[in-house]
Amino acid sequence: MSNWKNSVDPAVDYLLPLAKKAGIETTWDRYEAMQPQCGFGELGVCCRICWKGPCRIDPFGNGPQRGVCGADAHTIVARNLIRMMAAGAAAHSDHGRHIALTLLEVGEGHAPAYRIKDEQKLRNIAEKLNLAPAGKDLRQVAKEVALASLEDYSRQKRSIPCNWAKATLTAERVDKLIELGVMPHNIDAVIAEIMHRTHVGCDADAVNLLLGGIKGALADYTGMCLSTELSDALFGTPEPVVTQANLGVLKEDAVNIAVHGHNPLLSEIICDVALKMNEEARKAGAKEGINVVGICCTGNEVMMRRGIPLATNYLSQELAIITGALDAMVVDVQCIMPALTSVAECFHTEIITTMAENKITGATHIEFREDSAVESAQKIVELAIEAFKKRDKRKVNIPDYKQTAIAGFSAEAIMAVLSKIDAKDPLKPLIDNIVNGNIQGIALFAGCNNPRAIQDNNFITIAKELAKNNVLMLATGCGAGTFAKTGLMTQEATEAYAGESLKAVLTAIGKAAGLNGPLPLVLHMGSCVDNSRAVSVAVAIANKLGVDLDKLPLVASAPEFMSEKAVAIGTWAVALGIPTHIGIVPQIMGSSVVVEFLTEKAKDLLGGYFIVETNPEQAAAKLVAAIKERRKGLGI
Ligand code: CUV
Ligand code: SF4
Repeated sequence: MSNWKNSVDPAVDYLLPLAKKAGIETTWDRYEAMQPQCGFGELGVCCRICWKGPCRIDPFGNGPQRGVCGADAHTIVARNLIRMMAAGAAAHSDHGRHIALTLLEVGEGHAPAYRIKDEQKLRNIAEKLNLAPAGKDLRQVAKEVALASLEDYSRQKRSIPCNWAKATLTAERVDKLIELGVMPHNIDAVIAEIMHRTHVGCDADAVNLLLGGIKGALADYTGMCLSTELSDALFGTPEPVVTQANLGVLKEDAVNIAVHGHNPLLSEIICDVALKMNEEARKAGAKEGINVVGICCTGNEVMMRRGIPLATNYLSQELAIITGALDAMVVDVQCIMPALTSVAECFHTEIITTMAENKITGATHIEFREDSAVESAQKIVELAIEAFKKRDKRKVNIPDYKQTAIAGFSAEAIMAVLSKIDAKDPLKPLIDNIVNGNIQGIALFAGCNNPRAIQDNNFITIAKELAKNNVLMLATGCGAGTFAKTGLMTQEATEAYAGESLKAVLTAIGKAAGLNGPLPLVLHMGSCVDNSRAVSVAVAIANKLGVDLDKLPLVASAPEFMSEKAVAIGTWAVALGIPTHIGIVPQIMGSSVVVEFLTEKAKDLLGGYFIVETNPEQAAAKLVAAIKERRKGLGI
């Protein structure tokens, strides 16, 4: 790609030419080879829902305006879009189910590899779900919490909302969602309903389809919320931890194991087991023992809870192998490029799949089961040590780039930091500073990378601009990966980029919390499912102010998104009342009805709406404007 910069990540810049020289193809090569991409698909007007098709609508109005069944562009675009939301919801909530089932096993005394690491959190969750935990034994509480969570996958009564959605949002929002008929009662049923209503010959009203999609997106919220909270109970609630990020965290003298994917059930055990197998690694010649690093959201999970360094985020996952120093990449679910096994063919790296429903041809499969988690993890680490012995030293090119990153800002951690200033009323200092304008608003960065944008560039450009405008920033997912890799999750970044009043507030809070300086410029809230942490902070603020979420000076941005999960997240953010920016043109532009609904009508209905803007400077300006509008609405 001659005229196009692929990434602003220096480690990527360093490794891509080496890949090219060695004839190894990466996602950027494949993206280039894919040009021009199909215009019908880009507009969302291609339908493959039945085999009378594929049908495509002519966007210029000269050719067909309806599919063989008569579906028009609006129906086709809306159907395609809400199927993406259903898939996103399925992914997050299947992950959540997995965690809930494990918690149930723990409650029932099975699953010896797991235990409740954060008892207080479990009890707080039980309180929240109205399970009256006082005086009950811990295992009983675990069981009841797991069953109440699993109820959100099995309840048949449509009039009863999901426990988790109801317990974690403002009362006003819950009422509004119920009134609009978009409150989920059962995650699985809502996903099935979307598949049903988009089957050939069903729902053919674009707005009705979108409302069905919004319900699916709120099912996604429900699944990710329970996923986050139950993971905290099992593995600990994150607290601020200093670590490092970018490919320079790989070590020449260690057995390097990357954990990649999403679900902490396996990666947590691998981290435990690796600690015990350092001696074996040293015996194999790795002076520094075992070095576990993270990629994508699994990376965020173990970074938050254990300070495990983050190797890289989504788009550059192949490059971890191209360093020649990665001995094993262990993957579970989601965002794992099928290309990994082809790249690994040029190296000694073992690609290890672990989930029965997620195999990759060419990978080694070591099945992970909760009841034998430790054994699987041992096998995986042994395989990595074996691979290390075969590492070709001449092929090792670890880029000398890594940055310090402070991670681990769970909602609880944020409250703990704030309570150092006002123990009785921890939110008060934050709210006071929002009201007096020292903090103009809050922005949540989420979502992936996408080769349609220069990797990490949108995130960084927008964040620096918002920082100047005194906006407090939170990040999750691969966005958090970007900020970690580029040093924006440090105290130095606050000094360098924060506007004067934001800097003063972050410094006052940081000093009170004993940090010897400001809080980092961007607060690392975790993986994609951890977006629910941002909601819980927002709900606490809204409840304190006595307003609903759509009144808060709160915005979200997924400037480089790509996955169906991100489509679901963006949609529930809108449904919760949050102006939500996306920096990649969504595949909906073929329907004026869908575009208008999501960018305008949603505002009247829900308070939130999508802002589509590919230019990062302009995106920042629009986010600041959205914050200002909200401040005006509050009279501050
Ligand atoms: Ni779940 S969904 S690329 S790893 S954020 Fe990263 Fe995050 Fe998108 Fe995937
Ligand atoms: Fe074509 Fe209708 Fe079948 Fe879609 S559902 S492929 S528009 S006939």
